[in-house]
Amino acid sequence: MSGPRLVDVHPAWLPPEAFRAVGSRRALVCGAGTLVGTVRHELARACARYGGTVAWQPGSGPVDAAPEHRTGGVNLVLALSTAAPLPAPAAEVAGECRRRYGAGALGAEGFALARTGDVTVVLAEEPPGLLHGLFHVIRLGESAFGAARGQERHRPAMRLRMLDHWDNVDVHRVTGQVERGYAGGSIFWRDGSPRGDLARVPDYGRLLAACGVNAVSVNNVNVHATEARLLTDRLGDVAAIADVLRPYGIRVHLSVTFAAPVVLGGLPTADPLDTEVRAWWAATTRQVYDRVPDLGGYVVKADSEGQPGPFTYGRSHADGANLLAEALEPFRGVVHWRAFVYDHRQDWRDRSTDRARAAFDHFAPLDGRFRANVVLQVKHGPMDFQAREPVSPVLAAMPATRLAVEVQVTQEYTGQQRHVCYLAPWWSEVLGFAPWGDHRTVAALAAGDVGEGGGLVGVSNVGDDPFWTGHPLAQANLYAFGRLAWDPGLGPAAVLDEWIGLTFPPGPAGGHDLVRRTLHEMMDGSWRTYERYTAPLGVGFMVRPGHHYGPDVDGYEYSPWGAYHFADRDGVGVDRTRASGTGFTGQYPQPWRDVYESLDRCPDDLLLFFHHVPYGHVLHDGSTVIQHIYDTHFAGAEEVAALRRRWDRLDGLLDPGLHARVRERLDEQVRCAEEWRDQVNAYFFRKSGVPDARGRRIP
Ligand code: GCW
Repeated sequence: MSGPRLVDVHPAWLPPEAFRAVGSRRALVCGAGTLVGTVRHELARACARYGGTVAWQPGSGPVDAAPEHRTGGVNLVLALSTAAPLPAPAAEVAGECRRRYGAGALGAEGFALARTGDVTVVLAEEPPGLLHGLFHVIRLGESAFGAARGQERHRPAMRLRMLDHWDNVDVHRVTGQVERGYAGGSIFWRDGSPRGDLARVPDYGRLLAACGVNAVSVNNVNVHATEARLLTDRLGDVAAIADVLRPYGIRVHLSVTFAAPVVLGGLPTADPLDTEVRAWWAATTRQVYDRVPDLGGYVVKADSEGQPGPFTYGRSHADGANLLAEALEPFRGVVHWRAFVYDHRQDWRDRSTDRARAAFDHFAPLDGRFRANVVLQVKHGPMDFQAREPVSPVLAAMPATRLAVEVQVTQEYTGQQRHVCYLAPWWSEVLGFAPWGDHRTVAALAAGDVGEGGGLVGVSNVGDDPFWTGHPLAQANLYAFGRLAWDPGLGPAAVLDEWIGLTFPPGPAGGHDLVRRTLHEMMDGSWRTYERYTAPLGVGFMVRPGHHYGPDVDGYEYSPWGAYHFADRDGVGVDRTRASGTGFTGQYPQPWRDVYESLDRCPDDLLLFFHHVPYGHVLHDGSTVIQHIYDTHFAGAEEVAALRRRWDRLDGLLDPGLHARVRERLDEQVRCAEEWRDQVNAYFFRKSGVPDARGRRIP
């Protein structure tokens, strides 16, 4: 099932040792189908290594088992509830499950887990649930086989947990093979073609399944000429990836260009209301599903940063999205329509246009006009994946639309996988945000507890690097994305702990506690550290234009991209109030529209996002804005130096290649954090003329 393994590829959170507990048991698998086959295969591989056994009962008829299985002695049962006859411990769990929750209570991907006597049982109604159950047991390790445990029910909060690859098929002259990719080439494409071998893709699918992801889009949302053809004459390339990911329950999605009827179909227009255009999409989509019957659907970036869209024809984004939704509907496909629409050719002199307002202004009036299989994919913040932004007001403005929240796992604006920046605390904050100040959180919106729910989407941080993510510690972000999409209530430190336990199992060198403690010390607070030494108080950007790495305070200040901080000799920040600014605060419901509007009540960490204030403005902690800038930038750079020192403690305890890779990245992080500190501090000292109260050297 798994293709030939590349020996030099790091196993991420699935090293062989992670399978020790299941691999040394006597397991029985009940049920049939591709994903059940994957469960058996995973167990067989683990048992071959650790001395356990696996028996299989396809559903009805005799058990294909070694004699010790027939006579009992099984200590792990993974069963589909439809398998008959169910072995006694599984039948017991099924009975209790029905009594407690009624039929169908586990759903397509959920499972029940219990330990009765000395048997651990995973019960699922459908094969994906069984696979998720297996990986849960692997996460638990020995503790899955310890004391009796009452029945637990596990179901994903979000139905759709998708990673978007911004991978180009052709190497793009500006963005390269992977747009905003910091982990080498693409695992799917190389130099205009599919990679000759898809050897790593099954391993990738396996890693994703083991953290809960169930969908992947395989090409960049910026769809260029070659990529456009994945929809038609190069569809076979997509089918090949789908075939490899299917055994791990991962569905493939495809990014398409809105101009496809023109650029591929030779039609004179892509007008969404044109009957020939509609017929073209219907026919093309039928062919797509003939080839890939379980395709998840399309992803579309339209009228955004130069991509074509319905505005060309004077049509709305509802018209545009519904066109594709109509074509996908017979196949139960979904169109992910991105809400990232703004004017990227703004005149910086024009103070009335506010990029933060754009998504709401375009989309909120369209609420209720999208077909049921449209998911509006909304970036978590109103700007663009900054290290600090408020939550996008679009998420609270469209109760009659299915909304997906998009986060950026690839670290475009958070250190580009050269800096340690564990993002789960940031995503947890976003998911836990309550737009109406009550129990309804962003996570509930994405999950469909409020409204229909479109799920969680992350921009992938994976490439063909031996460590998958360039920086080995950035694997934790990928893992955490999947886990939080499955259960947004999980604590970021607990997720990190899981990841550490799986990825760095106790080894011959010992020191496991030190490894665990050190990684927590380095990573738990690393996002806040990053925030401290980069753009202050939510103002955002201040990065080098184009590649977005490292500091350039005025880099975007006089540019057309709408990302300004308006620093002058008196103060800094963007006035987005209704009283005197762009009125963006008015896009929020209560209580936030008033909290953000108020200089007193606005949270400090978003102060400069919402207000233009003098350098002497006093924050809630009593410090002034200018002193806060100096203090946080000195502190942030010092924290990075401490990270670097901590890592040295682990020398000799970890794989030397991994240790060296992280050390090299930390050296760069130290350099870059000092650069940020010095540029930001010098810039604001020169603008304001206010000296550091603590007399530190500012260049
Ligand atoms: O943050 C910006 C990136 C672009 C990206 C765009 C988007 C794929 O700089 O590289 O394009 O967002 O989300 O569409």
